[in-house]
Amino acid sequence: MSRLVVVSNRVAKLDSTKSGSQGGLAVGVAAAMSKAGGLWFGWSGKIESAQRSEARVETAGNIDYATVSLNQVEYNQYYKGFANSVLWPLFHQRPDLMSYREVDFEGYLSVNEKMARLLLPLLRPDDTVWIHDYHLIPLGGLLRRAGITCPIGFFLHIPFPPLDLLRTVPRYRELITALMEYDLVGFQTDVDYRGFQFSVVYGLGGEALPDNCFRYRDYECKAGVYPISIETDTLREVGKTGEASEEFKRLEQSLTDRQLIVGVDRLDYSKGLPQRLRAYENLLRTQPEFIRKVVYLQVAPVSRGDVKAYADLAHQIDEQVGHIVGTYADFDWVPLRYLNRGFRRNTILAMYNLASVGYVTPLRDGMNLVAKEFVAAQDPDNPGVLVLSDMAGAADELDAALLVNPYDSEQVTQGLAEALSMPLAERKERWQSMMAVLRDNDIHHWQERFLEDLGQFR
Ligand code: ADQ
Repeated sequence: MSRLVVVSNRVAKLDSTKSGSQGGLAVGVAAAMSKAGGLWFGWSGKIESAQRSEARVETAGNIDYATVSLNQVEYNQYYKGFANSVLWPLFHQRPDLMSYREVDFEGYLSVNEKMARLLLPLLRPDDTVWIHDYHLIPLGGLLRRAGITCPIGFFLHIPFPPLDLLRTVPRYRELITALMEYDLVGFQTDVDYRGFQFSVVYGLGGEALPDNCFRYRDYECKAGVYPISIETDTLREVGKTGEASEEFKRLEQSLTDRQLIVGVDRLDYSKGLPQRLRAYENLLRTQPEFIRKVVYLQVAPVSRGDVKAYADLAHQIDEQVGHIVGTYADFDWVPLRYLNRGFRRNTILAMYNLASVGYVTPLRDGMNLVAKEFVAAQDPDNPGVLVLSDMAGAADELDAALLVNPYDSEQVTQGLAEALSMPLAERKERWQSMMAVLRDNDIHHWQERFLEDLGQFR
């Protein structure tokens, strides 16, 4: 059997007992790799001035972890610069937050070259290489041109933007061409796939061929839709182990009979936190019957804190939280608890189950695993309600959630009120319908489908 080689910007060692807030890619890829095993290659997360000429390899269980470090300039240009100040905002439809510098694009290319150089000696002819996400778009082509002939696939975890937005990156054609150097390119949703199709045809002047294939000059690739998912069948059990944690017990006791609304997100502008807080405040203002009856817990660990847009967001949210608490809190009740930290995975899952409402309203999101985890963690006999943004990729599959437009504050407020008051029969019906989808497409199914399609290129 072919060895699976996964490449992603960060490599996350599997350890469910540790506090985590690594984000969805790490959670999804780690779950997928735990079954197949193989080699996982990427950045260690360390910034070091002395650079090694080879990757550091460590083995744990059935996975070899190979990591490289970045120096400060590489970090600034590749990670903080082009990846997180151009591609991330743009692909989440925030060109206003984009800050393009040619030198960052060059740094992005040169870190991809370095990754290729350090990965090459580790590769074997019968490998299957699966590269993940926007940090590493050029890597597949670089490996190909260095003589690697095994199948190479790419999966984009974040949305793919419409061509009109993509064109705002001066060298956007190089990005589309780089994607075409893969055998298979996977997207989260049909809208993302269509964005790519449009970009190949109208951005490059390429052709859409039958069977989801594309051609431009000498490049030919296949593309498809592979919505990432979760470990559907085990999350509820994992959540039960979290009920023993000190943190969970304190949360449960502190609620008394109040209904819990829970949100869990990296502190990122794509997650729509200011809008979400505003809609919650509207609920307290316009429907005072909920005052003292609900508690909203927002967990939001700081992410990319050294990028200005993120620091600005953190500041804005601090002000909003202070305003809501100052306006509505009482001696013995606080309407909102805001925690900037990561928790163990089982504690997070136990919190989901304790909540009456999962409040997941990103402005734009590739998929959003929190939405799926919330559903899978519920008690089948008394499930909570998912209020979900229709701008999250997850809304395609979880159409039995209470879908809301995150830009329509009144609708979100109404969604919250409806979720808090929903009768048990309707909660069960919606939950069963969402669980059926998540059982059909769990994380293993996602991985198998992608790798099976990629295997056709051997
Ligand atoms: P993210 O933007 O990071 O992922 P998401 O899909 O919601 O978003 O995944 C976050 C993960 O981290 C979840 O598994 C969640 O439970 C966990 N997490 C978040 N905060 C935590 C905390 N404080 N403590 C512990 N765990 C925490 C990106 C894309 C998404 C896409 C995923 C996977 O932006 O759209 O769904 O990749 O493809």
